Amino acid sequence: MSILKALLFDVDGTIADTERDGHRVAFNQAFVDAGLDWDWDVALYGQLLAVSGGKERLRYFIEHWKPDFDDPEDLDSLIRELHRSKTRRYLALLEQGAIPLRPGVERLLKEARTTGLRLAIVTTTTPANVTTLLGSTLGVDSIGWFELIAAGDIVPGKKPAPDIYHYALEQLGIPVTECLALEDSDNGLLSATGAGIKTVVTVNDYTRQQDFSGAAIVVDQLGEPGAGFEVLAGGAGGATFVDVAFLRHIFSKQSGNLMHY
Ligand code: XBP
Ligand code: MG
Repeated sequence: MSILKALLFDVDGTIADTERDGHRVAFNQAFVDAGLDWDWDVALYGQLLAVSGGKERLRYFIEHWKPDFDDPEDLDSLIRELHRSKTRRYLALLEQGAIPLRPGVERLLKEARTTGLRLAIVTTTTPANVTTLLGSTLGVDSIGWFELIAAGDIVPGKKPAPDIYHYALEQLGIPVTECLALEDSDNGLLSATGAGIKTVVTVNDYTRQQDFSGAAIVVDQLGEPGAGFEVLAGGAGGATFVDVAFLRHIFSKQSGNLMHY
């Protein structure tokens, strides 16, 4: 019987709702800084989120929304420079405390640590975005809570490719059968399940309508005691919020040998 030993946390949309009020705002600030009259409103950004990775998203936007954009500089360096500027702006937003953690994240992380579960971050975003988010919400010591922060351009394929989860499993030296992933999007779910990892999905406003076939369970948030989650797919076995016992229940259910919850 496999035992749950590690939780692999996605960042954007899972640990914090960073896209609409964080990354999107920072992109728009970077466009102004660069003298570009581009503006990503909430709806357009929702479409652009089909592509993981800020640099990849910029290229996708230019190719599909700005086909006549013929900046004389080479496009690669423009995208790199815009992304560097966006990252500076995003980090400033985080340091101002503009992006809080989602409900239940702090409680679950603390409980997971006390119960000896190993913790890792598995994200597409730039590494500095992760450490600054953790530092500005949980304090810099929280960065050490995670045995691994797998982030950014360290693997060839970004989500939905499974590369970053394969990398994390290898670095942690843990079999896929002892992990559970927490994700928010279809790209994230495909990436984790593509690596064979059971996955719990907590949706957000941008991802609620996506296809989460293959998820172990889909809820609208982790929830808190007295302020529980809404189950969108799967069985919660009477639980009202996500805690370690609930994750063990979902994990064992998925492993085919149900433990009584
Ligand atoms: C979501 C992403 C990221 C961010 C932007 O990451 O696709 O690219 O939108 O961050 P996650 P960068 O896997 O955590 O959901 O601009 O740093 O790429
Ligand atoms: Mg995400």
